[in-house]
Amino acid sequence: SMQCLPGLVLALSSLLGALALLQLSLYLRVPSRYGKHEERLCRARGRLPARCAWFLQELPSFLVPALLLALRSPPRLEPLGCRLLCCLFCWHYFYRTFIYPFFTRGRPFPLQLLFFGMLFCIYNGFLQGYYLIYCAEYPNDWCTDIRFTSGLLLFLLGMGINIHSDLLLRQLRKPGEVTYKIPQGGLFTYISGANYFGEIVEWFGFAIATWSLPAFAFAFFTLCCIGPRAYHHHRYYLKTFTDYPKSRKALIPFVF
Ligand code: NDX
Repeated sequence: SMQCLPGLVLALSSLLGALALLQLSLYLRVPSRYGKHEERLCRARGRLPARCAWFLQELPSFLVPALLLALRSPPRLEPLGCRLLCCLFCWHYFYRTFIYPFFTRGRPFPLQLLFFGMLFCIYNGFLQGYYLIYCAEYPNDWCTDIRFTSGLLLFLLGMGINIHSDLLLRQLRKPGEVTYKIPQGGLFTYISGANYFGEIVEWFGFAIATWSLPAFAFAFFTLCCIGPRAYHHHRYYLKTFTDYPKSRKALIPFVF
């Protein structure tokens, strides 16, 4: 049966960090080509309805750790921290897989990116799940440790902001519409990338709560993946809407 291989965790986490840097170098100047940044040039590529695409893409991030958790024999009952943290991860991806796609009004998603997105979700789902279920060691009172409690708080706060902002974006369109409008309300009052800000806070919270290399690597990946995207969204809005609120920042309220 499976056991913890610390070398594997180190290798997979380092590769995730390297992928994050690759993303940063690829997407700092030009945005990844989906949603509002997909240009007419790319129209010939195959695409899948947003609903199917997001469901398929995010499913492995829920399924892989959930299966690892369910199938481990003997089941890992101690300490509570490991199971709780694994459940937090699955909880986010339950939302992203089974709830978010069914309400999205997004444009069809490019197949090629869907393929890489799925690979990424398998990879990361395995790394986070495997680490928490086979490797992580926490003292029995981890649930009252300041790292766990403050990290959990940040995770919940970030998730709340992310879900609320996803909802505000969705409400900008009637069903079947694919036009872009100026997002209003919630944290969109201060930043263009409110949903991304929430997601970044969420995964840094998760990293602090788990206090682990794989989770910090994933938080860093998230920052490098959607941080630049928030900046490109911001530029797109400034270019498209002459009445775009002047005081609004890209990703960090009042700062950047
Ligand atoms: N999926 C994470 N890299 C990604 C998909 C793309 O969950 O090859 C990473 C994720 C993947 C990426 C994933 C991994 C890296 C990939 C990349 C593609 C290339 C890249 C594979 C897996 C790659 C290397 C080289 C390393 C291999 O029509 P529309 O779709 O634009 O409509 C939008 C709508 N909307 C508006 N409607 C009206 N008016 C407006 N002004 C509007 N603005 C937006 O709202 C959408 O329906 C919806 C949201 O749009 P948007 O653009 O704000 O968010 P989106 O980027 O689609 O993300 C949706 C949610 C969001 O909450 C975000 O936080 C979360 O997913 N997310 C997204 C990406 C990654 C991620 C989280 C993470 O890293 N944790």
